[in-house]
Amino acid sequence: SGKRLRVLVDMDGVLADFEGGFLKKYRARYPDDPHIPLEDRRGFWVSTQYGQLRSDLCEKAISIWQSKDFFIELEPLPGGVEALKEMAKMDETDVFLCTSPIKHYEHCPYEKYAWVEKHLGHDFLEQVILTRDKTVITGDLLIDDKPDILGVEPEPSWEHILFTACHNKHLAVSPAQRRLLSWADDWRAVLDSKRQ
Ligand code: DGP
Repeated sequence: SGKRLRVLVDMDGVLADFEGGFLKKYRARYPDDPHIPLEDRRGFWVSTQYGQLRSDLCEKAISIWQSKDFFIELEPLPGGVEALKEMAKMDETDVFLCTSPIKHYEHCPYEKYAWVEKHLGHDFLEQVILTRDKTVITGDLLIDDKPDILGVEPEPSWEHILFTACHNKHLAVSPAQRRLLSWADDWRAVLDSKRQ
């Protein structure tokens, strides 16, 4: 038995259904404007693809996640909450939620904590890390749906496990890059592969 394993888990697109929640509220608020079905999503930034569809749709997209109750009302992605609870109970394992709040800070940071309390419980608030730069956070694994996780640290300590999402599933990732297809995939084996 070696040292404890530290796992960093992203929220949006990994635990919380940001894409589904966005599309539902966008269509409700802008019923007369075109939308991008989830199967046609490409690229991490939702506003970029909407802006390419029609230039005025960029700011309309942004208005959705800047609105009160957007983040708290996101549905959990299948199996994520259960996986996190199980992971947190594992021997020799420390789990942290590592999430980047949007810079429009009126609602997002508060609602991210509220989401964790609602779905994972009050004690899990101890594990929350809000950061715009995940490269400065040390860990063995970072499970995240963003393909390129960059920041001031050129050599982050973690191995990035790309969590499959509608916007990244068509991406050809480098052979070195490992994926988790969903929470039904073998996340326990990924953790075990990092234990010494
Ligand atoms: P994270 O998943 O921790 O890397 O956080 C990224 C956040 O950015 C998450 O809340 C989703 C959100 N996001 C998605 N698309 C866009 C976009 O086009 N612009 C901005 N500002 N945020 C976006």
